[in-house]
Amino acid sequence: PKTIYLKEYEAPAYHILSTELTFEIFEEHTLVINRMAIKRRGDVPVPLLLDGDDLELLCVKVDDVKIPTDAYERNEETLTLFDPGAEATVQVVTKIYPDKNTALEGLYRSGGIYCTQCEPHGFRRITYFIDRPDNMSVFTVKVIAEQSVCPVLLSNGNLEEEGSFPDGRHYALWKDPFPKPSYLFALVAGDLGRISDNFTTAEGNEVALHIYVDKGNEPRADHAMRSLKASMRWDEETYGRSYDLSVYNIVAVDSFNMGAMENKGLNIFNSHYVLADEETATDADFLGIESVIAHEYFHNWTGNRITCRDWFQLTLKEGLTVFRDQSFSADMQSEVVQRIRDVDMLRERQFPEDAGPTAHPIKPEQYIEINNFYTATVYEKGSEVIRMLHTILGEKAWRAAMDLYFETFDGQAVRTEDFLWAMQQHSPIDLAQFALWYSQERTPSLCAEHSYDPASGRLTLKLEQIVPDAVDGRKQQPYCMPLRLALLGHAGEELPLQLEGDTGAQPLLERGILLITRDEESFTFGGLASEPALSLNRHFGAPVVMEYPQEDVMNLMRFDSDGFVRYEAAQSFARSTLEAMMRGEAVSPQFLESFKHILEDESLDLQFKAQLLSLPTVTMLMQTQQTVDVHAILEASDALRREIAVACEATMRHLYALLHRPAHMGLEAESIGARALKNRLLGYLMAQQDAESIDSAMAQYEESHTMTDRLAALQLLHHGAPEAAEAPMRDFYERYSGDMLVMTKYFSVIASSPQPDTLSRVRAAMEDEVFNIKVPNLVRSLIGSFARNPYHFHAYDGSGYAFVAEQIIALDAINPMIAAGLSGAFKTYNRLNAHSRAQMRDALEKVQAHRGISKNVYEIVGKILA
Ligand code: B3K
Ligand code: ZN
Repeated sequence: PKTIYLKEYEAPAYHILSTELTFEIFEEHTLVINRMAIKRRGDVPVPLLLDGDDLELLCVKVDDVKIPTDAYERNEETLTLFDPGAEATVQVVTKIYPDKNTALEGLYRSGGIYCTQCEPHGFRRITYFIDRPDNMSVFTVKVIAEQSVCPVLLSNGNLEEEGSFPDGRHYALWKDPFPKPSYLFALVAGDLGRISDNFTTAEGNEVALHIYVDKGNEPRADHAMRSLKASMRWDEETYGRSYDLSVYNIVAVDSFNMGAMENKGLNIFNSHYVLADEETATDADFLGIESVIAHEYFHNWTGNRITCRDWFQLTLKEGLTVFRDQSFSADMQSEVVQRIRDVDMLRERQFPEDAGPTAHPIKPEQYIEINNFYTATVYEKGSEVIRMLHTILGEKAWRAAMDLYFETFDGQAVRTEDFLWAMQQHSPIDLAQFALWYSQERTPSLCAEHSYDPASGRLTLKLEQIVPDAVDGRKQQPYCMPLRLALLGHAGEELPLQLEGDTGAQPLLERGILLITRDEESFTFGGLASEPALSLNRHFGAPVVMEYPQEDVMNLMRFDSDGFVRYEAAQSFARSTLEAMMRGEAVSPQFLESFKHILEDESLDLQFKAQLLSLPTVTMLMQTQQTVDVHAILEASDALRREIAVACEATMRHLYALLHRPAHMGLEAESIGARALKNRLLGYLMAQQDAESIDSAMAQYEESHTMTDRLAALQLLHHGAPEAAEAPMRDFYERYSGDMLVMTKYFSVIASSPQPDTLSRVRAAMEDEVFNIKVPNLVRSLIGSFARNPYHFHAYDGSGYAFVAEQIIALDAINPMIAAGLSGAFKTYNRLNAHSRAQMRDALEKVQAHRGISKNVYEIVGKILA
């Protein structure tokens, strides 16, 4: 497979000004008639290169005349017309087979519904085209199909015309007035139900809103609709950006490779991110819907109106849009709770990626398969980089810079440099060094040390920035980053920051922010009557690993006015406690005491309290180990959970009973918080595996009215008391086996269990009639959850690795994107002990040696084994 480089970018020789597509949908195949008005950029005749993948070509015409076969050439990936002229109409007709398309890219069928996924290279599986984002074209789309099979016919933009033919077929004609790249093209045809609403924009334009779902599921789309309207309002209020077409359609399908897709005016969603009611969806599902609906909506400006010049610029739209959806969720929910969730996710998924063999900058410079770069780095770290810019500029200048970005680049396909140019116009600092965040990889650490001199009332803070080498061994430069901090007095009050001496320009100090630019920095603060506590990296303002002395953690955990730092202190105290336990030490009584202190604090928001009472995950703990010892981590974590339960049992039972009330229904923060905390407590209590806790879990399973409570009880029972869990597991299956989305939860419960028979249960579940390897949600819930199950993926006998490798091979023949996603489970390879490494290598070599392996899997496995 060939590597593509950013530095080799060249603008296309032709531009497709407008595109007229006709889709004739038949039961066995679909005909695509594609008329393109092309225009050459230069004066000299050059060939026109059109991308195509897996297409049957029926006809090529130039200006309505069939051209001889020696006027063009075709290979696996392209159709080349040697000299179509400076301006012409090129028509190609292709035949495609949506029912056979299991890769779910291009036009495919999901549960009878025809739908498309074109980003990044799906369009070329529909027709020949200049399938790259710098080719923006105006699309007109006619869809023709059997009325009884496909009463609903949708594409981008506005509906211009509909009509029917005497033979039972009908058509719809859609026109999208906004020029767009082919990756934003979409088509849907099928028999769907829908809910509708409307929205009046700030300018007074009426927008019809429709959400299409499988018939019968209409009532489950209400939350998605509410979220859509809230997003539309929020983008007007926060960024002054309104919607620009008269209709906004969302379609939910069951088979989808990722969460959703922002096609202009016609978003296509994984049904997981649309359908929800209390009976079948958890609180996390509801929040996920709110944020993904918002994310796709926000793309209309950051992604669609202003798009990417090439795929190396992906973070231009993704990092920025994630930042926008995170800000939206923070405004809808609680800011600190949301921040903790976002940081947890970054550290759980992006930090390991950045530390492993597939690490890459948020703006990669090369790829074999671009689909492998829709990563936590491009998205989540990309969002952190945007957040730092937001911090550096401050709210007002940020908005001015965003306005400038929108005004300057609307309707264009641009680069991250263009975005940074707009930021620079309103930035208080030169952003040249900051731009390194776009080109360097791996997570830097910031080590803090401080000393206090009581005689002079001064505190000196020394910071060392450690920037790891790149994957290929290249040295990397120190970053420019904002570090938000506070000095706290005895009661937790924030003391004034009086910086002394020559510490370089500190233009952000007024806002409590230090600008770090060198690998070593020293700051002296004066005017301190007594030794303050240091509260560092408040809000988690820079994506770094912060290392600081442990002496203040107990205080910070109790009274820091920055909620994130409180959480961080609690996590850090738990981590050092667990590390001590792994060295054979007993649980620190101070830790238990601090834990109790939080448990008993009645002033805390319940969701925040549930977060403060959580322990670091296995993935988090693995990050600080030199050579990973998963089993030691698991043993220590289980032991700490039991010790906490023993030490806090009475309080926990009391609080659990208070929170386990039917009054706590509904989706207000209070109820979500009550459920989160209650289930956190039940988790600790169940660690004892005693009859009383098992009874509570059984009762909760039976009495619950929400999926959140029912699923939490089921999981704790199945993982901790499998015999007692048998009846509820059967009950759950019987209730929900007809509901694919709920069954994904059932499969994850099975696949994430620590119980010894987990692998055989997973194999058995794969044989269940509900399981279907062609549906990505099911694969992720069963095989994906197993690959993330530290107990069994890393089984000593190597059976976990072998199983996952076997599934990668099987899946690769069906859906390479999903297979490549699963290969990511092996990223820890380099950091395991020799025994596990040898077993992983065996498994991965089998994958690598498999004939016909996709370039998706080839690229990932190759990097891991390199
Ligand atoms: N832009 C799409 C992701 C496309 C992934 C292609 N493998 C969804 C999103 O980020 O909003
Ligand atoms: Zn996105």
